[in-house]
Amino acid sequence: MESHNLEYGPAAFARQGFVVLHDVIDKTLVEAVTQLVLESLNPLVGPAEFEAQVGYPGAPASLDDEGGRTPRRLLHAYARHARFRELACHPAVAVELNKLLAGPAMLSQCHHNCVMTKHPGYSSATLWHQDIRYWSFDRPELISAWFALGDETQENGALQVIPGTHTMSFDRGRLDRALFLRPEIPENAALIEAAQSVVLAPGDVLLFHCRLFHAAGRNNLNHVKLSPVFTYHRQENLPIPGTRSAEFPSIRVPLETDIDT
Ligand SMILES: O=C(O)CCC(=O)C(=O)O
Repeated sequence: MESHNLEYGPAAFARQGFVVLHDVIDKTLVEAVTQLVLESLNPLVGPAEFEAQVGYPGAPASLDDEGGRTPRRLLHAYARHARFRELACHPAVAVELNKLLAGPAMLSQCHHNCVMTKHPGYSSATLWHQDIRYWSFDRPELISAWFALGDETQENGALQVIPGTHTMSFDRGRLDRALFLRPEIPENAALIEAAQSVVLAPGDVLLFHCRLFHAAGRNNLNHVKLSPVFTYHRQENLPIPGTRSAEFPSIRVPLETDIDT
């Protein structure tokens, strides 16, 4: 089930719903962002979301239970430090997004824009879902960039994806009340059989479509897994006014060619 995905470019993305850019973030930036994230965890710099608040399988039931206040996501990553902005607007990612979106990318401050902090001990598993379920844009055409600061494997809860699901239609009955895929349904079980675990190394970036079904296990190693995640859309694909997706303006991601001119 582990996958070292080597397929790049718009054709691979259109077919699979994801691509991995290998070793594109330089070590200095990876180390600087890692240091900033660790400093933000102790003492905790909010805003943050805790394990008890996500309510995923394996999460402590309440904030006051043991492990309930384990940070699961450091929110508003873009605003936290210039180094986070450097990561989110990294030229290697910008150029690829420009190809996949067929135009300049806008970074949404409203969705993801966080660092996933998957701790050993109290981390929960994330069931099969599409990120678009709670997002409101004119078109369901957004791409998230998942930045690996360390190794991501099945042991520490790497992301798993079901290739091609971003183009499929799902009857409402195939999803539960929180819009997770219902694994007991035979068609869903067959799809889940085709899942791949996306193995990443520090400096790798996973780009995935907002309709791609993905999931992740718990962190069974003894150190925290840190993954900054940002989401992008085309300029003319607008958030629906009045929704959470429209709460903050999106930010244009410059291309190196914009900066040179
Ligand atoms: O790391 C994980 O558990 C997956 C997180 C995820 O897919 C999400 O927050 O949408």
